[in-house]
Amino acid sequence: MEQTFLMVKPDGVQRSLVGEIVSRFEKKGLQLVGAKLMMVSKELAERHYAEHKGKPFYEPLIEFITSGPVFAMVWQGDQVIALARSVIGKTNAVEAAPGTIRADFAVHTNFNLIHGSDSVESAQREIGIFFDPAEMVPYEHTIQRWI
Ligand code: RTP
Ligand code: MG
Repeated sequence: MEQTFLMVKPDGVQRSLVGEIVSRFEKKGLQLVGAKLMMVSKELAERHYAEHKGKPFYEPLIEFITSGPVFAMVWQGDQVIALARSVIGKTNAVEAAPGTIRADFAVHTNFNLIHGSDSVESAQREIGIFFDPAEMVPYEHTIQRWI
């Protein structure tokens, strides 16, 4: 069973899209095991986006992600990392397939509403820097036997 780190970015919180976004993952059949509204410190943002350091969009990205509250989440399920990325859609809203979160609600790459881990390694790393194990709630998700 995989886990992934998803985060509604400050634009999604400000646009009141948290419920809409959470709902899409719930309806897909994924299991929510942790969630919190929080501010991202500069230090945490730099750790989270370390792979992008030096790229032209890095500084504005750090400024953006620290500019207001985010809704951080851990989701669980078979192949949850790839499934969540497919629900999210491509980074650039112009290329995102209709029906994905980014195609349906985002206009610009810099304000693309949500982050999703891109591999097992990043998921474990990101969950580790954003969540204390005690903040995650293991429970039997009875819907799993139907999906
Ligand atoms: P994320 O990490 O936020 O889930 O997004 P992603 O995997 O789809 O995209 P990634 O390549 O990891 O880039 C991280 C975030 O940086 C911004 N970005 N801007 N202007 C640009 O060319 C550009 N490229 C990336 C986006 O906000 C992207 O989500
Ligand atoms: Mg990424």
